[in-house]
Amino acid sequence: MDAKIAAGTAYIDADPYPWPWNGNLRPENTALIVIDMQTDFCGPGGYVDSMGYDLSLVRAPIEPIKAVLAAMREKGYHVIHTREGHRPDLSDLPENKRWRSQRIDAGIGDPGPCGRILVRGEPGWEIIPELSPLQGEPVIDKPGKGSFCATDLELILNRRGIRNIVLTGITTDVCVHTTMREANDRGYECVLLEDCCGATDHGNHLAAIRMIKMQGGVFGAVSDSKTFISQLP
Ligand code: C5J
Repeated sequence: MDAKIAAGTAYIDADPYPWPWNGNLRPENTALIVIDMQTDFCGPGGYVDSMGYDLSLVRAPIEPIKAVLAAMREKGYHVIHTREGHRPDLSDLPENKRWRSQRIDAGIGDPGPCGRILVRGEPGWEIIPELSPLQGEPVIDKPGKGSFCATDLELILNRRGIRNIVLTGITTDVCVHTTMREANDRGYECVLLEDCCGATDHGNHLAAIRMIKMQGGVFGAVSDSKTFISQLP
């Protein structure tokens, strides 16, 4: 790394630039966001399983996320979790979202092996026990793919003075990417840890990673759990 790094700054090796852009990386201004690590997205009998996708792809990030969570908790960084899901009366479920899911026999709101699919309060909607939130860690309930749409995430980030966001979770190409794009447009400085994310299709995971790195880091930067943990101040 550059020998002329200013005193008091810290960077994580990332692609396409050392992250964060200004070296202002501290527990006070940086949050880990763990996106949608729910049974519906990575557990047997959940939504992704009902759609017939390979669960190993969406379960691969569990251990790397666990390691990053432990490191960031120990150093006092902010930790925030999200859950995708709908009200039991489905009043926040767009008709077309439901229709599309029903077409492929995984109807959101319909009964499944883990309760009603993607409905708040059902077993499938819960965050998996391996990555359970701790007391005091905000959990953002979102009806859509992005974590900023129809939620209080931005208010919580601003209230806490958070400027840097570390993105993990599933799926890379859908909820993680949408959240990264939303955060980037709001001026947050984002890094995605690639082994802490997974998609229902590995090609889509790789493509999503590649998209971030275009144009000098169009949505932020990409690193991995081992690099991140070893360099985290
Ligand atoms: C999807 C998500 N893939 N958490 N949700 O529908 O990425």
